[in-house]
Amino acid sequence: MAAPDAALYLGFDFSTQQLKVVAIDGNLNVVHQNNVQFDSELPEFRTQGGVHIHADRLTVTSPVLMWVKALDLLLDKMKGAGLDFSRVRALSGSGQQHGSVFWRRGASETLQNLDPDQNLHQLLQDSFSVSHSPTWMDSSSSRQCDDLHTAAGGAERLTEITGSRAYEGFTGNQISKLRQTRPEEFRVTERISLVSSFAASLFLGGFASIDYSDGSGMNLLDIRTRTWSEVCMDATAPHLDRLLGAPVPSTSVLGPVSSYWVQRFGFSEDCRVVAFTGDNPASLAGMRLQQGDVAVSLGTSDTVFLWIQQPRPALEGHVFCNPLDWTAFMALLCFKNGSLTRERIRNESTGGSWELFSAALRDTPLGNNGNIGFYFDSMEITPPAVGVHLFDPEDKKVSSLSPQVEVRALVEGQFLSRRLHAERLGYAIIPGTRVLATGGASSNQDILQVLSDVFNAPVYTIDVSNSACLGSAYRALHGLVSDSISSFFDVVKKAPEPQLVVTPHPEAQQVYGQMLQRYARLEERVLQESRPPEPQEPISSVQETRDL
Ligand code: 5FX
Repeated sequence: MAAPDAALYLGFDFSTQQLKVVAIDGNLNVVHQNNVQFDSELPEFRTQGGVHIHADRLTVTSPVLMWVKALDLLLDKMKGAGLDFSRVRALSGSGQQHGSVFWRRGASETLQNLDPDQNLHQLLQDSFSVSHSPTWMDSSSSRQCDDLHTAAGGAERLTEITGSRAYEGFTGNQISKLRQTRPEEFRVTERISLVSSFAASLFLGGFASIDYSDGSGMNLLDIRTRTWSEVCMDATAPHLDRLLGAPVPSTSVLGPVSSYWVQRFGFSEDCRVVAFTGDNPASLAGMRLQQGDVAVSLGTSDTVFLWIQQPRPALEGHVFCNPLDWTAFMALLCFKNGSLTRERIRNESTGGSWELFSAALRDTPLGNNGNIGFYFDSMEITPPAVGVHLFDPEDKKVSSLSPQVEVRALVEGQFLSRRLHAERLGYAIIPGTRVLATGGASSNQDILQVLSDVFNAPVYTIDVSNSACLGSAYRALHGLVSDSISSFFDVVKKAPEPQLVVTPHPEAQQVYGQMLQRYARLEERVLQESRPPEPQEPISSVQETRDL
C-alpha cells in the first residue's frame, strides 16, 4: 500500500462519448477513477454519443466548449472525492484521433492569464474560431481527399508519405474544407490543435505541441522524417506550419502545469505535463504492446494493433509513429465483419450454441482439409470486398460447406485475413511474439486456439477497458523518469501481466504458412469478382470518336 503522501500520476482520455481519468501511484496501483459522460452530464450541449450528426449525415462535430466544461466538472468531482492534487507529479492524456480544435486569435494570451477564481468554461468562451470541432467520424471532406491525392501524386504516394491514404475524418482534409468553405473562421484562427494537444494546452496554459504519434493521423506528417510534409501542407493551406507548430516526440515533457492549476486546485508547481497523444497510441502504451506483439480486439468490428519496426504503408489501414519508441511505428487495421458474422454462422451452423461452435473447432483439423471461406456479410473495409466466397481444396468455388467445416472456415478465414493484412503493413512474427486478445470473443478458448495457430504465437488475454487512460498515466510516470524506450517497460513492469491462454500446435507453422499464401491468392480473386465492372463505352460513341 502506498503512503498517503506518495506521488500520483494522472492519465486523462478525451474520448468521443466521455472524459475519463485514472490516478495511479508509483507502484501502478489505480487509486482513483472518474469520468464525465457528455450526453447525460452535460445535456445542454444536446449531443448524442458525444457528437452532433448534421443534416447532410456526413458532417459530425462536437462542441469544443463541451470538452472544456467536462474538464471543469471532472476536476470538481475529483476534488469532491478527496483527491490530493498536490501529490500529482506528472499528468498526460489522450484524445480521439483526427479531431481538431481551432483557437481564435488572442487565445494564447487568454491561456497564459487564466483567472483561478473562474472555471475554464467561462474563461475560454471566446477563444475558439470554430465552435463545433470536426471529429474522426466526419466524412464530409471527400473533395478535399481527392484533391490531396492528386497533389501528392496519387493515393499510393500519399500513403507512402503519411502512413494512410486520404481519409475524410483526418485533420488535414478537415482543415482544407474549413479554409475553402468558411474562410472568415479560418482567417481569425491563431492555432490548430488536435483534441489531444488542445487538452494538453489547457493544463499548460499555452499552446501544446502535437506529438508525432497523434500527428500521424492528419494526412500531413511525413511519418519517416517526422516533419510536416511540404507537399501535403502546401495542398492544405498556406503557411499551415505556423498554425500547427512543430511536432515533438510523444515522450516529451512539455512543461509544468500553469499557475491556474496550482492556485485553483492545489497542484504542485513542479507537476509536469507530458505530451498528450491519440487514444489508440495511448492504448498501445496501456496494453504495454512490445516489438513483435500484435493486439487483436474481437468485437463488433475486429481491430488489430501492431508494433512495427519497418513500415510498409498500404492503402488499407494506418501506420502511425510509435508513441513509446520514436524510431518505431504502430499500425491499426479495422475489419468490419467481426462478431456479427461469427454470431450468424453460430446461429446457422450450430443452432445458436457457442458450445457446439467450440466443439466444431475442436473436431476439425488445422487447415480445414483445404476448405477456405471469406465471409464479408457487409462491405468489408480490409479488404474492400463483399459477399460470402467459399473454396474447396482445389480452389473451386462451392456454394456451401458442412456445418462443422463452415465454422472452422469462418474463424480460420478471419484470422488469416488479420495476419495477411498485418504483414502487408510490415508486421513480422519474431521469436517472443505475443498475440494479446481482447473483446467479447476473447473469452472463447477454442476461438483463441485458432488465433494462436494462425499466428503461430501464444495468445494472452488482457483487460483493456481503460487502456487509453491507463496508458496515459503510465506515459506521465515514464515522462518524468526519462524518455529512453527501455525505461518505459522498466517503469511499467509492476503492472498486471496479460494471462497466457493458449499456445500454437506444433504443426501450425507449416499448415498456416502455406495456407496464408493460398488465402492471399484467393482474396485477390474475390476482390476481382467483387469489383463493379468497368463502365463500357456505348458503341455509338466509340464509333463517333473513330469517325472524328
Ligand atoms: C482511429 O483512426 C480512429 O479514428 C478512432 O479509433 C478514434 O481514434 C476514436 F476515438
